[in-house]
Amino acid sequence: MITYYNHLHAQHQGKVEMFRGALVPCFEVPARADHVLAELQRRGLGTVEPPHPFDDAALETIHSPRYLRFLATAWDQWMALDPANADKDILPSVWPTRTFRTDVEPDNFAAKVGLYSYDAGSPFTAGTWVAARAGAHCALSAAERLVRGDRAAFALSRPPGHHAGADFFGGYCFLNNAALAAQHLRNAGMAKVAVLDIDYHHGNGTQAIFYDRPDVFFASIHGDPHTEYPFYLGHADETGVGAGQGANLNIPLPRGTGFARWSAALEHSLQAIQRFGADALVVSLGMDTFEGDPISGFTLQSADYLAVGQQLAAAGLPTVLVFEGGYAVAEVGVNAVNVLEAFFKA
Ligand code: Q9C
Ligand code: ZN
Repeated sequence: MITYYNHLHAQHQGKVEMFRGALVPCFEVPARADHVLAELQRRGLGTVEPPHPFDDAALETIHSPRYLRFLATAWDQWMALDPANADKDILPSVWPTRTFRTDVEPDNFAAKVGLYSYDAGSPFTAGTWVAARAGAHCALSAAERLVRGDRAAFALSRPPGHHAGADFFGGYCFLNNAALAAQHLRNAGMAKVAVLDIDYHHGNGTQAIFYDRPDVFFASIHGDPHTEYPFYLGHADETGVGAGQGANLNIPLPRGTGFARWSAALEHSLQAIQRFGADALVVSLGMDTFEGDPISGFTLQSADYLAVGQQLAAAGLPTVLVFEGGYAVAEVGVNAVNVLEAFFKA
């Protein structure tokens, strides 16, 4: 197995996120990816390479041109406001909710940040664009390996991606790496692709991107949005729209859910993906289902991730694995690599 490692990931290093009226240290830290890389190397699992280059048009297969222009220039706009901004993160504070217009891009920078985001938990920093773009290239590189006939490839990237929509960031995510990988497989001639999202949080960005599409099936197992982030999407009655009707499957589960029930949901999702007739699978591999995760509510144990890897492998599909969340920093390497190692020994 090849791992495409985002060698620029540490350039995205947020300081603080808004939580209950205070700015608290970010959970999504560079050490997360470092631990996964160290554990991969410790176990000697496959090879690790930097991503291949892609031009920005590759990102336009998923993201809107005006959103990409915003991401590419946001830091310069921020610095133009005040040189003292250099050591501050960009955090949105105003959003166009219902009844406001989103078709007119405002000139005011704070207003632009709000137009292209949906929460105050996702700081945009000096290196965010460079890191997110290289992360997207990891996902595209991994997808390209499948096109060339590999059984599987891993995109070890941060910032994560599954909360990012066609034209918004949020949930620590800026570019939707899994969606880019899925679309790359489609463009290379695979007729049907499935995205399976096993991060604790519903992959609202990925769902929204493919919601009306019959060619990309989206399945997600996640904390029930009645109580869990991202709250406003991820319910079981969201089954797709128009031509995409029937190609979206959400399995929300209550806080406290353990491996027995979670793994039955995984089996159910994989069966739905088989019935759909997918030619390839993209897994949004979030590790925040772990019992020790500081911001999540399921109770999976480290050893359970070996079984997850076996279940994923048993689907028998060419598979891109894309690293998403997982904030128990000390354990995230062991947990993620348990999935990968079991996948490859299956
Ligand atoms: N203070 C991913 O796992 N904030 N994103 C939750 C914590 C948002 C998680 C509140 C969590 C986003 C990729
Ligand atoms: Zn998550």
